[in-house]
Amino acid sequence: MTDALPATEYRRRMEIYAQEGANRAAQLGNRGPIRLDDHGKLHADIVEAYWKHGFYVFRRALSDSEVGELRKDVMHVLAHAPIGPQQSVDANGEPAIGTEMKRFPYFFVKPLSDPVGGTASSEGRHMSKMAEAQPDDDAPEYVIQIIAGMCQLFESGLRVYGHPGLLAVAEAINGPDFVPYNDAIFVKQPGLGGSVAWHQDGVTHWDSSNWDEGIHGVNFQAQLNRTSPLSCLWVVPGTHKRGRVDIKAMVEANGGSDQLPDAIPLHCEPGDVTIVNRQTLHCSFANTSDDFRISVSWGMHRREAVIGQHGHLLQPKEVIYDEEFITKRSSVIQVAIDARRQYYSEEKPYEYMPFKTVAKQYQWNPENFERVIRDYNTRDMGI
Ligand SMILES: O=C(O)CCC(=O)C(=O)O
Repeated sequence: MTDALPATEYRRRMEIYAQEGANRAAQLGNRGPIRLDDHGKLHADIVEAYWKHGFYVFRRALSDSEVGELRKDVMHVLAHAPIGPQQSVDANGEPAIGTEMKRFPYFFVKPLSDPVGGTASSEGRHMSKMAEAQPDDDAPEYVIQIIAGMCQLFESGLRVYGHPGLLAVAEAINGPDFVPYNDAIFVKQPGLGGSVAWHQDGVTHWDSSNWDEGIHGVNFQAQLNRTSPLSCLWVVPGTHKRGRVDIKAMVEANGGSDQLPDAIPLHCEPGDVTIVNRQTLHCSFANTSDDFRISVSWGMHRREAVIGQHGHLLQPKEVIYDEEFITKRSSVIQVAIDARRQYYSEEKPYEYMPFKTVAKQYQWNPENFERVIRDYNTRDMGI
């Protein structure tokens, strides 16, 4: 971290950029509540705005009580998480939560660092290294940046996966035959959270003959705390239409700075849910702010974009996403819908087309926890 800036200087530079970005964001808009039409479909104006800019911010999509439950559950996991990479005990020396899962659910980073920019990680999609900042002397050696596997770790995580309004959004973007990608809770503690370097998520279809602006799917992020432009996700609007962009060249053309000129921050209030096209260029900066950002994230693909592909991002290349694999992973959505039905009895459940005739086999109960949910994320589908 020898080139890292003092955190105060990093923050000073970010504050100027953040203000400019917030002004650009205010002009663009693309924010509002989830609005469904008389048939329960996402309002056409929102769909159009999403395809125009490659993102949308849904205000207050989650109720205060749902946000409160998610926050309590995430904080519980953080309090009982392993003390560092490859560790299995928490800060009290007790067995850490989730370490029995087949996929170790935590990703650690050094405070205020960029762990992946300019490396071969995830097929080299984070092409350029971000600026880093120096943490305080008493900062821990590592902090958690990602918690995976929320549908297994706590029930509020499973329930949000079955949210009817958000599933209607997934349908409006991907069509009714949509399938899941993965989930990841991004944790960016104040003065500690590392960056996530500029990248486009997709790695599979850039050169496909049927490439289009939606082929790599869409990501959702539910915000549990208020975030400012200093701590939130940033996007470069419209880049989902441009094919694979040359991030290195963009940074070089910007005098070597990662503060890209056309980017805008997706700062949010608790309960807001952002959707970002997986081809839209996005990043988050090292968190030198006072915000504690917790972003509960998950993604959805079109089935036709996934079927027959091999595991690019999450599994070895020998793993093929065939019908059986996809059906098994997608059944988590159906169980989540039922978990939500049992908990929010006043809400109209989403009808998930691929499981319409077999929904009864996927009720939320201990048996289906073992059959469907346990280690479900070994079947995440990243394209
Ligand atoms: O939320 C963040 O900080 C990064 C999210 C991200 O890169 C992603 O969802 O692909």
